Amino acid sequence: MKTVVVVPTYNEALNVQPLTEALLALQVPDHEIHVLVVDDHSPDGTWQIVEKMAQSNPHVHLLHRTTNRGRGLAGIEGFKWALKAGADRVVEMDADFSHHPKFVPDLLAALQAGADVASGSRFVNGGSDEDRGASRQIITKMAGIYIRVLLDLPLKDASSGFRAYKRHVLEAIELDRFISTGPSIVQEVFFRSRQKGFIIKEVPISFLDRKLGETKLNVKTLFKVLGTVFQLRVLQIKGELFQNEPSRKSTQRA
Ligand SMILES: Nc1nc2c(ncn2[C@@H]2O[C@H](COP(=O)(O)OP(=O)(O)OP(=O)(O)O)[C@@H](O)[C@H]2O)c(=O)[nH]1
Ligand SMILES: [Mg+2]
Repeated sequence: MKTVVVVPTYNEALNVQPLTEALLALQVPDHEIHVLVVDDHSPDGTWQIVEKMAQSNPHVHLLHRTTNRGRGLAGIEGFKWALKAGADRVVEMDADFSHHPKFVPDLLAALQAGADVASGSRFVNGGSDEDRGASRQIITKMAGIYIRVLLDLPLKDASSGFRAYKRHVLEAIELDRFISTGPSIVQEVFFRSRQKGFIIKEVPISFLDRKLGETKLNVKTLFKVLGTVFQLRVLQIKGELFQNEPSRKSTQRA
């Protein structure tokens, strides 16, 4: 099964090579792992590192974006690339080792066991988020409550962008209609997947704070995420989330 791991990057020169190598070293029976780095022309040279790796390894790919920088836009373009490349499974994760490659097999196993979307979760049994400062943990919790209530998502961790998808999910959620340009893509994919009635399963992960490189998250970005989540709800109420409204409303619990 062709499995493309989409890794959006901005200034991850210290992380991108070890992460890519760790992903390619995974042994997942019946899965052929490819890594696609979607870089927004990082000034620290992240994309040059990946370009070099791709020259000698056909399982490493670079999508080098030079306009409209954004975590969400990069994610959408990465998903489209993966679909075009014929991926059966698509994984999405951060580059900074907060999402450790060792959990990828668990996510893929959850798909094999019947889920359409498998999401790495800090807050289910066996998961953890103990490495980050108290203030970041509180922000995550508060944002999580807002997101879960507004979007009616029965998930314990609605902000984890560490996921695996079956191909048909990404084909169905209308990537061209996405409104997220930034990190809210994480919630938008969840929301659209649920509206389409797909089975979402949370899989425990231990979330680690980034050790190398700098964060891109700031207060402005956080408020933008909360605003986009609100907009998604409005679109749903107006029946404008999808071109044609979903044929089956979800009643499944994650
Ligand atoms: N392509 C692209 N990737 C981005 C952009 N902003 C962030 N990323 C990547 O998205 C992932 C998540 O960003 P982070 O900066 O780790 O955000 P965070 O996890 O909320 O915060 P920290 O872990 O504390 O830094 C990382 O792999 C980033 O390199 C962007 O504008 N474009
Ligand atoms: Mg991070």
